[in-house]
Amino acid sequence: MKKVDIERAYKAAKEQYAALGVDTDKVIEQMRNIPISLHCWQTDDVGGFEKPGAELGGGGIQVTGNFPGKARTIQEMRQDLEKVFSLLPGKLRLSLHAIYGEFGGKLVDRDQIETKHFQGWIDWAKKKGIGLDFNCTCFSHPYADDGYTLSSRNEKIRKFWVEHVKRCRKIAADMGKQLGIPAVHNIWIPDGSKDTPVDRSTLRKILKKSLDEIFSVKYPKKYLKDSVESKLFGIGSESMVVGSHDFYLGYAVKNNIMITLDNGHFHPTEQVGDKISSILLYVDEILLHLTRGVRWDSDHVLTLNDELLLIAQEIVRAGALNRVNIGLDFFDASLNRIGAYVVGTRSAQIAFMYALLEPLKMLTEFEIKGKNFERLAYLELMKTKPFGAVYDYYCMKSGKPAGEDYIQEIQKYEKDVLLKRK
Ligand code: RNT
Ligand code: ZN
Repeated sequence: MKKVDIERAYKAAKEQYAALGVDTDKVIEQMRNIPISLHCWQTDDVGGFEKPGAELGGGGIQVTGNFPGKARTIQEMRQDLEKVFSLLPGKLRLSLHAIYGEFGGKLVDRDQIETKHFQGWIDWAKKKGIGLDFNCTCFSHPYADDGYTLSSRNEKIRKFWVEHVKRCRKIAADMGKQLGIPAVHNIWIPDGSKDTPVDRSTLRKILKKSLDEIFSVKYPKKYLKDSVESKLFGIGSESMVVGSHDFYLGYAVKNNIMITLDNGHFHPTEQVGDKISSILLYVDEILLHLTRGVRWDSDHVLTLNDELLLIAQEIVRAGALNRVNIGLDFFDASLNRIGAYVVGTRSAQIAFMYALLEPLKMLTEFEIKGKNFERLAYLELMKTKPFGAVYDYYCMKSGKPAGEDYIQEIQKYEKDVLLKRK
């Protein structure tokens, strides 16, 4: 896109929003300070680097597709992430999973991992000036094969996973300490059952006991922020998931930790956006896993749909941007993976920008006065306002490609780099 065109379109947009009392320059300033944490696992389809050619195994999540060019080493992964970062405006973070350590070609089992295996990532993040987040990996492992990890009735297996998660929290706290930016550690486990269980109660008691053991170790909040992620069902855990929303919401409230809201993990007609203003009354902060659920899959590339917009609107309208940690969680192997990141992250950014561009004061006044027609009319009108012109200008001002310009950059990278990985 041409600079003059972007500027001209922005000027017109700025006037339209100003007429509604919205300052687009201010919105752009706010946008610069909304960190988005990119999930590392779209680079290689959740394979990780514990052993060569590792693949996502079990755990009720699945990657489909065989688009060429997935990252095969940490070097390739960093190269891809650098490309992604170069195409995105705003503050970015990186969320790592425990299977992405530098294990030096040796098999280091999950109950043996240490900060030294992630020192390369910490140094890389420091150089890039970005924050890191971390996730224990309680899937793709023989001890997860029967579908139970932290809620396992087998004490040896349960202890193994408790040790793993304890180590992961330590690694995350070290990341936060070294980088001077708190790291979020998120716990998601696949535990659940395909058919209707008889004794859910015991399983949930075991999970609670494991979490209590894990969280008995305390770290300063300036280094580590803990979160727990619920799920409704997964492949092979259709009838019951031990870590349900009720389970973790109760746990988070009682222990004053965060809850992770992955919007692919609820009944299809349930709105995650609607939950935010309630949950924020009872916990200090939440973590989002923004994604797009499609039928049984919870992990399609994020797009700017009503669900995402409502989540962003509810956060902005509640004045809660500083209490929400925004993370992404999708993985699709059927298209260019760099493209998947850039499309999904831009959609998340545009959703928050759209929410910030709302004439909130005016809409609230309509609501209080019972002027429901006016409220509805303006909400509809906002959908045809030129918010894309504001985003383009924001990209340009951030030195990043505006509009469709990122597409050809990704095509070039595909040709020059990805397709050469054979
Ligand atoms: C799975 C959860 C979880 C994972 C990642 C890889 O359903 O959403 O967050 O996607 O940990
Ligand atoms: Zn998730």
